[in-house]
Amino acid sequence: MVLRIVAKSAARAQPAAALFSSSATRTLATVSSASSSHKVVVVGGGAGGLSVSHQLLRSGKYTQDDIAVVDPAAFHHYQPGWTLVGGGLKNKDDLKMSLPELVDSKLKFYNNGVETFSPDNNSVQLSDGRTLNYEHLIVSPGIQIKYDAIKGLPEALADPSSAVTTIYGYDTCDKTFRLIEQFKKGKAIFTQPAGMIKCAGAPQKALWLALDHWKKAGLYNPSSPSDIQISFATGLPVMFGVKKYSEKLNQLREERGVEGLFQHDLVEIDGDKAIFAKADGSKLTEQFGLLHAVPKMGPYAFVAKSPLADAAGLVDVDKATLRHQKYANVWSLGDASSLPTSKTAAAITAQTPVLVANLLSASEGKDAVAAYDGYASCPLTTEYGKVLLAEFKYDLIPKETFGKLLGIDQAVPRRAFYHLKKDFFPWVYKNHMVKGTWGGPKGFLR
Ligand code: UQ1
Repeated sequence: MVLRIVAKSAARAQPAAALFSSSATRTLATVSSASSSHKVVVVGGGAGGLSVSHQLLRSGKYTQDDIAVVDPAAFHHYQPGWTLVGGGLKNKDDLKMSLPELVDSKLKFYNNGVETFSPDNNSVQLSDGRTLNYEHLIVSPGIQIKYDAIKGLPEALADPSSAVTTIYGYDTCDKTFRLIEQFKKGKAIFTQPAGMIKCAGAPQKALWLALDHWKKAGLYNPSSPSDIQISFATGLPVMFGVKKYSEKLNQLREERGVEGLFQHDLVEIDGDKAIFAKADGSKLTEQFGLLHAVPKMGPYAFVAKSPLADAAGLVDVDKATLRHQKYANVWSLGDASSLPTSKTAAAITAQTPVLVANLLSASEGKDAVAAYDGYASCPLTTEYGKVLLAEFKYDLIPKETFGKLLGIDQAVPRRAFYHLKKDFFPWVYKNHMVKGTWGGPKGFLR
């Protein structure tokens, strides 16, 4: 996401589909050979990078320019809100923030990309040729959307007259609701890829809101033949990774008459045909009237090809301490990390205080003092006005904040959770989380 913003200006003279191609991600800039040193260099100005930079700053242990933040993007987006844009509940521009304005003036902001990591020299090379030396490095650039990993997807998304969309990008999240509103008849297919993605619940949030929209418009009735048919085609064998929520969601799917195509991985779009690879190696071709396609995602090349990456291309950190397995002064959180949990903003609320505590302790020559339990959450819109609040930790074990507090079952979709998702989380994110004063389920931080 972050790098694609750069791609947009670099790709101005190219065909529209190039905007959705992960190959057009770099821009040429003036090359410099200058070098600067910082106590902490943070790569990424997304949810992870901003939370961790500001929490470190608020520790009181750092002064002006001790901490540097590196990110080439002009804008920071509240991505969890794009599911709401897809359902017609939010305006995408209300979720868009100027990145330089979000960075505290006590932090040194480099509005550049990273070219290479040289952890053996404690340095990072930027895309403009500058070198940053560090005592500690935090790597949190997120993962990239690989639009071109599904044949025909970049062209279909860029075509305003096509019936193909996705909530996973700023450019198309609002096309999703336009298509939902226009759709009156035919087969609507919602896909979810096999492999790593951000927020594994989001593909079906798009499905449930669309279904409810058509139901309210009198176009869809689960218990009688309708002009609209709905399919959920997922590369996974289940609706959701955590068994408790998966069972509830599968029950909803059956009650609502949604066809489940499990272990069906979208590989190609050809006109109004979607082609899926099945688990047995065969292919299935389905005709659609509307296709909500979730692209494949993966690490950025500058991370994957670096000495910091594991076999999957993610930053290889200890799952409890968030410290690199090989380089003791390197840390990671968020989507780019190897932490074996869901890639969500909620997960970052729990990862950040652990990383901060352990880095501060390491700076004093001491051992790790905090451990991350894998907490992640997915507030899953199941209809307008209702959210199922999935919360879990490592090994896909539920860890419910309100279940414990109020004795309620969070697998039951509720109106209170809907207001958390639609109103509270966007507010607390913008006013507290990116400023380092929100601890997720732990509440406000001082
Ligand atoms: C959260 O803190 C948060 O951050 C703003 C979210 O937004 C993306 C969330 O979705 C969730 C679930 C949390 C966790 C906080 C509570 C109170 C459960």
